[in-house]
Amino acid sequence: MVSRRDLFVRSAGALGAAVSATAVSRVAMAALPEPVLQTSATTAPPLLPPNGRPYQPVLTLNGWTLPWRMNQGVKEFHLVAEPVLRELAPGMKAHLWGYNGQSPGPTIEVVEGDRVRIFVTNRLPEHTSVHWHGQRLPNGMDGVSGLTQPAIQPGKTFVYEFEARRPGTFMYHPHADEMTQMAMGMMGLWITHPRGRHPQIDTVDRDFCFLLNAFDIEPGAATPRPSTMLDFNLWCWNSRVFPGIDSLHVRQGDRVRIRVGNLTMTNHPIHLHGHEFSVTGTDGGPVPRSARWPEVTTDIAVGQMRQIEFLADEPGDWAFHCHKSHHTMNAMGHGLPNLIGVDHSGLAQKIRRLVPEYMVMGERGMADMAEMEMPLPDNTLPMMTGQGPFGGVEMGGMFSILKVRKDQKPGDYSDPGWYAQPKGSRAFEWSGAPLPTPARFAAEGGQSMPRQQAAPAASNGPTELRARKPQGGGHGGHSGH
Ligand SMILES: [Cu+2]
Repeated sequence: MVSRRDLFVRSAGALGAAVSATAVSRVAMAALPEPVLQTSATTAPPLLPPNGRPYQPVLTLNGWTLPWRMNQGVKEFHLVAEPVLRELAPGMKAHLWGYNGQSPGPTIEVVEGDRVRIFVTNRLPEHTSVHWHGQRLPNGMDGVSGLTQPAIQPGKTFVYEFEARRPGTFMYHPHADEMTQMAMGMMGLWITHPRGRHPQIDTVDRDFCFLLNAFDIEPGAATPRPSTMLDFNLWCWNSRVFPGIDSLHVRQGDRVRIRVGNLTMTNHPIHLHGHEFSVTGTDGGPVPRSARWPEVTTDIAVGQMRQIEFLADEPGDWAFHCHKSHHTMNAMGHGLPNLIGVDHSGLAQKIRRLVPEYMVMGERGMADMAEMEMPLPDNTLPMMTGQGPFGGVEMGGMFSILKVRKDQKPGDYSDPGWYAQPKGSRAFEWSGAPLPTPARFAAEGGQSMPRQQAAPAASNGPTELRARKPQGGGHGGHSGH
């Protein structure tokens, strides 16, 4: 994390004379809270509040919390909207737009009742604004350019002021040229912690948060296509894709809260293995206890936030992912021809005479894509990847791991490594050795009623459909049907 006064000097280089001509003078800038910059995509440790009302901070997955300064009882933050370079996963960087050096922008954490002032400096090549999604605030602070305020022109700084009136998980994003600016990665999380004890909000041991976002970046390119409506090819948590998403490390017995906001263009059923959770809050606030029910998957619609909580009582490495299987793969898996069941024998050699590096994949499924080291264009990621303790995980996109460990120290978020499964507790290959005989069902086949006539003896063999090839020459092509 870098704190810098020379931010605005550098901005002149990035955006040219137009910005510096309109920029606030350096003397006036000195009166603003110092803009803090984050240059890496590593998960920063929770920011313990150095002043103001106490709270238990969140951990932003592959992100960080924005420091503030207290100014006569007001919490002052400084957001800088600017072009950023974000590593989506090792091996791929993207030219995005974001805040303070990263996409998503830093998480803003305040306490219910805090008076908040946010300076927003625009270092983008076009105007912007910031909408504080889900907040109760004066209309003129809602950040809808044209409707509640004039847009923030390049080089200008605007001030937003309001009181954080209700606790919960919120988001921020532009309300100006949204299609482009959100497709480019402009968004961030806002957490308002309860002031003291709240009847509907439990204290937890670990509190994680991240945003769901998506990009359409052609393999080999680095800038997202903003006009894409639905067909994105990089499905991200906090502008990271698996295996670039950090895992979540907790101590066995911890109460865990995870806050997930969706700023993509589609819904994401977020699924946790090994535990059941309840949805304890939405962007509308805490869910009354009487209205909660257990789930293992919660669907998060566009523009929604879901806050889930559970007791992490099962030790292990538990998959945690979006249940849309196309959202757990990366860009190279997009728009593949369907080759399942196609017999390639002979064909590959013929093609290889023309294209020596030609490879055939997909006729047995797509797992080959993960196994083979297929040459990729620069700056893209394999469709499915990740090496676990037992082989390829064959994942990408919105996938991570919840690691529950008995010996994880309270407050320690470091990676404990792979789980050592107790002997005899792992699925295993059947060796033919006798196993306990399972009790058989009285009616075989598991149908709703027994058949009136027994199935014929196996002498006929299984039924098989065969497509007959057309006979050579003439119009005999239909004879096979
Ligand atoms: Cu999804």
